Amino acid sequence: MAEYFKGIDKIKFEGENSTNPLAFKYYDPEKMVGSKKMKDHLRFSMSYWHTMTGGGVDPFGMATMERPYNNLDGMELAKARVEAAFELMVKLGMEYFCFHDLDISPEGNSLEEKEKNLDLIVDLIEQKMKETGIKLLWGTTNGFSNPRFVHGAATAPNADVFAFAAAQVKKALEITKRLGGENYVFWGGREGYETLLNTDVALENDNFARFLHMAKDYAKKIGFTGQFLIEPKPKEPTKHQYDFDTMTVLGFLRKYGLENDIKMNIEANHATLAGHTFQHELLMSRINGVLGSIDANQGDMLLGWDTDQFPTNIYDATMCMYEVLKNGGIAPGGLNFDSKVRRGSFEPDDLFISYIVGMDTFAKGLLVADKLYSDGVLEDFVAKRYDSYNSGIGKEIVDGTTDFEKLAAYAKKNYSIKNSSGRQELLEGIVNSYIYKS
Ligand code: XLS
Ligand code: NI
Ligand code: NI
Repeated sequence: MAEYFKGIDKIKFEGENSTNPLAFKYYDPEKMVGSKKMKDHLRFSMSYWHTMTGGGVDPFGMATMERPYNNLDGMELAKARVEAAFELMVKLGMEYFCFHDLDISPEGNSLEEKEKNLDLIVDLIEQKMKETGIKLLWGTTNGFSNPRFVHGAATAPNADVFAFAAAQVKKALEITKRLGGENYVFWGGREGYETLLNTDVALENDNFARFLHMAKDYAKKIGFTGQFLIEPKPKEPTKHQYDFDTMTVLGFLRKYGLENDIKMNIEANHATLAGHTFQHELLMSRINGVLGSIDANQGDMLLGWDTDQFPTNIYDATMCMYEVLKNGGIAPGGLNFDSKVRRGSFEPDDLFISYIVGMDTFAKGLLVADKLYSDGVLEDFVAKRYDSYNSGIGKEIVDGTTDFEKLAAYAKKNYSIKNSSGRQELLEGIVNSYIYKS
């Protein structure tokens, strides 16, 4: 079998003093962190779309990526990409991957042809999964690239589009089940609007919920037991995406009785587009019991769009892993690198270097977070800050044994109030010192 990434061997852990760009400095998969192996905390996954099919196009320029399969097309290209994808994952020691239906095979000229192409490539993927032990973290569909989805898929104004989207998701669910996928993701794609002047928002939202209910029913029918995820995003490609952020999605799910069936796939760059930090979105999901999986990338704070960069920010990675630890882990979800190399980083080894840097960033983040969490510095500070709710009037508030009249009488007797400093800078300094020394 052809080797696609020649000259790159299996990436090894060499430790933090290594200067080899093709070695891990922090990601030591078998190392125990607390009670679990590092790899089982992180559950790293490759994104098929950015990694295997992304060409580096931008609105001003065409593809730049030099790839060893660029000379192929059609089904030959699709097959070569599968081989190359598994070679890359094996070399990186990456145990999971994620894909959209359209990433893996050509669409063809009919739904029948599309499904036939998919089946052929899925045969190959299944064989590769058996050979390597690599697993499918999640499957999804592309309901946004083809012009038929110009006005959306499940929220399209045209019922024929809704039906087509349903056919796609039906097939993608079957494939995800066949490959033992642990999750199935709904990212909105073009589920949103450009202008309210032409949009029936109420019908579009009702239809979106109808679509999700049908997906859930079909999953049950075929025995797919994986976790369903929605990936919030506030904008892009539409001006307003309905799945704005965690709390918006939760409100939607609760309205339509889907809150026990669907969790969140939180993406770092989508959180920042919504005006939140990555940690905010993870925390909102965690405290509501819906933290399902993570798209581990990062945006550029100076740009207003989804740049999907490989994560290098140690502070964000640390606070992400802090939330994951507080959540008791991320399984059956994982950390999917929904990240693409920059357009200028077009050589094949840039792919490896980028994954290594991303994996190292999260491995180091895990080590810092584990220390920070087990030492309990932040936890102790926060517990003390809210101590007034553990006794007296505070406990009565929490227990629901007081009311406005009793509280007003209490307040009159306790007119002079003493507050304590929030000590933000102290705490930021503590987090920094854990990053420096862990
Ligand atoms: C796009 C999304 C997409 C999903 C999968 O912004 O992040 O890549 O993860 O459809
Ligand atoms: Ni994104
Ligand atoms: Ni994503």
